Amino acid sequence: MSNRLVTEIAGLKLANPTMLAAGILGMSGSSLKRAAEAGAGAVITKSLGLKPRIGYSNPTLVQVDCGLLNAMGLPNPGVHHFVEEISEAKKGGAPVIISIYGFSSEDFGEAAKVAAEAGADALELNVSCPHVEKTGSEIGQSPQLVAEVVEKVKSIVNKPVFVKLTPNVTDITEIAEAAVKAGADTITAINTVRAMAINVETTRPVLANKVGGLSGPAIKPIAIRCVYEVYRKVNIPVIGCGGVTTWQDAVEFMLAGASAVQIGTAIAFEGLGVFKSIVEGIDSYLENMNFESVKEIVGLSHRY
Ligand code: RRO
Repeated sequence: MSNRLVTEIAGLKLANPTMLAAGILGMSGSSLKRAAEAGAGAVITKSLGLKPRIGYSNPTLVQVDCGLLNAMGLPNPGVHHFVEEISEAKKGGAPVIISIYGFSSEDFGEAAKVAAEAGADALELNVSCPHVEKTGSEIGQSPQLVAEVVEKVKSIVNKPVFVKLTPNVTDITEIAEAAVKAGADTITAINTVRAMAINVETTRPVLANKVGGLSGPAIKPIAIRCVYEVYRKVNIPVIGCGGVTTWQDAVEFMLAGASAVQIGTAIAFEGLGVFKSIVEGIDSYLENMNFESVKEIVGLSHRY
């Protein structure tokens, strides 16, 4: 692939501006490696905490119009048990970012330390899961709590820190600005949108947890708006996430201000081949539009 696609985010060199989003294929070193080999410019693990968690009972995932609705409940083996997987993931040749969560800033700090020692190239702080109590968006809806978590992690590790934000707030820029002030290196926008489905035959909520998070094309316009708003307010890179399925989606996010895009739900529908089609599509777009680097299109829509 051409040099046009090479980019750098918070000191991480990426062969292209796509990333495997947290939560999909991020449960083992071998699946992370496969995503990198399929063309992801970087890969992100499932969110890991200090202790293993089983997650919620089934049903945890359901297909809805234009997307997926999930309430997995943070199932993960715990960050300590993931250390060996990281060396396997790194064989894919792309930077490996470990997503971490915690129930306090101390939890985040400890998990970050283990993740950094395991060889993470960067950390993504999950302060945005929409349906697990006392973590995720319960932290990410408060500028003070977000600042506390980011400050704690930055005081412990010397790695780039991405902060993944929830759209389930009145003003996402207020949270983004708090994260930046506290030392965030990059903002990821967005995690899933709090949502629900009810089966009309059984009259029951479909998910065992009742409420979950919506991902996929259904949320793309929300994510584009969030990236656009955050880009205007912060002076660090923004990474877009939410419904990227085609190269046009990826370019749209970049025009809104994203330096890179994360891909998740599209992999569930189309397989890992989406990386190749998106990356090749961005490259042809740049060539046809006479751009020399993908960096030139970041935020271009803000001229209007
Ligand atoms: O595991 C989940 O249920 C989950 C997480 Br951690 C998250 O950040 N976002 C989401 O939609 N589901």
